[in-house]
Amino acid sequence: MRIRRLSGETMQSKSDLQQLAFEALDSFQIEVPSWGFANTGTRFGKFLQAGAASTLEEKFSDAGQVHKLTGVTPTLALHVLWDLPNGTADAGTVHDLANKYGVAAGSINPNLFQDQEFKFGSLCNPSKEIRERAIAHMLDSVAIARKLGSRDISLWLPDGSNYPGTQSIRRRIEWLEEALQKTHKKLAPNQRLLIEYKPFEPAFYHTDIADWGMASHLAAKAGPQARVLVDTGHHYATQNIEQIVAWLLHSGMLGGFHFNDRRYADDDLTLGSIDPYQIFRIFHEIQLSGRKVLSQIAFMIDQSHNLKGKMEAMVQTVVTAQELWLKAALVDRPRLERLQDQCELVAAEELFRGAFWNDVRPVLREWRKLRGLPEDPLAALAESGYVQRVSAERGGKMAPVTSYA
Ligand SMILES: [Mn+2]
Repeated sequence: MRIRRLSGETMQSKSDLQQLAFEALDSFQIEVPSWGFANTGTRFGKFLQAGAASTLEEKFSDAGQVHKLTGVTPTLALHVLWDLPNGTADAGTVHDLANKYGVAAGSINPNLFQDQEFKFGSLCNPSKEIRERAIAHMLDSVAIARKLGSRDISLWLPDGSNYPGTQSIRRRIEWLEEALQKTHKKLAPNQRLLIEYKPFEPAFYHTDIADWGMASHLAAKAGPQARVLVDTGHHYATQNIEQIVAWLLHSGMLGGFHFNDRRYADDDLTLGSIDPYQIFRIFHEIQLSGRKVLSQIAFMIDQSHNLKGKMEAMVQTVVTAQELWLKAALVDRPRLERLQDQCELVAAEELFRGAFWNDVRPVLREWRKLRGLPEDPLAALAESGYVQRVSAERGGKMAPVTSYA
């Protein structure tokens, strides 16, 4: 492997770099979402795929296949309403499917955005009765997670309002603080409550958790096991996400990520498809924090592809994430720090950019070979005939369409 260095610097030996690279790859895992395998659409229309998963078993099967090909997706995020309609009673089925397909249940995602009664809000609804039903759903989600041995309950709250003056922003903050405190009280000692934020959509005037500051405040109020979840698609177009990540790391509030890419809004595009350098910069901030912090950060994919093949898109996402993670791992951090201290701006930037431009794909292939994995997971997926097989099996059924933020 060749690492670009400015002249005059000592090159690290090839074997040192390879060891560094393999350690970085061994430390990286990412969770796939059950909804990423199901049919989804836009608010204008749905284009169904014959191979899309409609049952929980099909979602586990797809996730198992992605894990088999990549070796780094051992868990599947589950959505309470879609995947566990009977609540804790479904835990036995999930256990069986996890064993059958070699993928464990991952984060548990409450659903507060589909029920008709949540039209004017769930945890922030002006009706106490509706707020209590929303809280009950949160507590059910904690119970499900506990039964499945899942560490994280991952909340995305759709609440907000569309017009100025139509809701009390401050009373809703109080209701939200209360609801999250009640949820936090039910967490087992090893469980966490992850709080996601989003500046707009589905509400277009104000959303009740609009940014990382609000999410961070709510997490601190909820209790010591609450953290912030950063969805890379949930920011305004010019926001510096790696700076937000740096602040959350600094304050010990970073709980995890929903990775995807975007061009305009919350587009749910493939990670790194529009701005791979941004993901590299985020990964760099995380790697500056060391191994101990890494175990406390949940890497999850939150994408639903309605044009690309779902399996292909998921494998492509995982592979891209690995490539960018590895590039960030190969930043010579001690040297970068020296250059930063000396205000050697161009040299620092070139070192940073140089790591991004490394072609790490040959190292990844070597790592996969050593780990008994296919060297090219996307090619292996095509060769396996998996998509054709499940498309033929599932094509007759009209899978239900879901949407997710
Ligand atoms: Mn998300």
